[in-house]
Amino acid sequence: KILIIGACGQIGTELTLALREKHGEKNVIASDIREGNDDLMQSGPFEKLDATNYKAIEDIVMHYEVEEVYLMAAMLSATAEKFPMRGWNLNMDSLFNVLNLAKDKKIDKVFWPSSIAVFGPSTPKNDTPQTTVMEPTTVYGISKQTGERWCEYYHHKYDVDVRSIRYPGLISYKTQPGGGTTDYAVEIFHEALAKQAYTSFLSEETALPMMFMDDAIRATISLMEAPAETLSIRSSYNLGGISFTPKQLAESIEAEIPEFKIDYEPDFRQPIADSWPSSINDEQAQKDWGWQHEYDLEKMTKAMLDGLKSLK
Ligand code: VAH
Repeated sequence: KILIIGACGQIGTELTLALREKHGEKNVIASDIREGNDDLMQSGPFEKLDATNYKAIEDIVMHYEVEEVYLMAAMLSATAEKFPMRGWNLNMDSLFNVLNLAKDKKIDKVFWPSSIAVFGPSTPKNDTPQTTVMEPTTVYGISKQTGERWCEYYHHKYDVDVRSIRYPGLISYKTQPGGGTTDYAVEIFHEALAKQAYTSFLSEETALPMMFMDDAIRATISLMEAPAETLSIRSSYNLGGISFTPKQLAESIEAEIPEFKIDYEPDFRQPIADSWPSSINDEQAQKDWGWQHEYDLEKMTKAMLDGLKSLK
């Protein structure tokens, strides 16, 4: 049985639906602090759960005989800058809860998401390597960098089978992002269809690593299915995907919606984006578990616009 904690979030929702498709709806228990969308709530078991409550997680694990946990609950970069201690406590307490369940052999395998937010201003910006200088300047990035260190520690010290991916900005038409800095790349599609215009909160030249959600879900499942002995990284794998600026994304949308117009009003999220890399090297993921992304900017733009129209 699989438990998804944070199943109602941007990644969690699609991950839950994909895992239910693969393993059968009864075998994938969704949990979150709040209820999710109809697709999620009607397709299998759901439990209200506070990810910082160890006993509550343990009760669900014992009750359903859970073997694998995907811990997708977190406070993202922009929101965590507004509530630093709440962000730190949620991101770290939830991780220790799950790592300790695995250490005590109550579960067999853990997935935990990291982020390109672990990199900072002193990190090489282009084609950022798997192992490099990491001096994150956001609460979220600090919590993800620390979390990676603890994942590696629990693996080497207690033989915990925890696996992790440094997700780039993720773009989906089925779920809303939750308080991140890359959220502009999702909002822009909704507003391109609704108003043929969008005001970007990041400047036109801000290049960031991005990925279409279908690629991210496929990467997550591939990593979790890889034989343990093939994995050389137990902190977190770089995952590259694509890299584009708001200007390039707008041009890609204009190719589909000629009247679309963009303008720029950078806000408090600009310095967060400026501290992150522009593109990521994911050779290690390619080597260890055969990773290859499928969606380039043009294919993602078409998939997003067609997907949003199909939901109307
Ligand atoms: C955020 N979407 O913006 C998340 C992600 C790389 C960005 O971690 O905080």
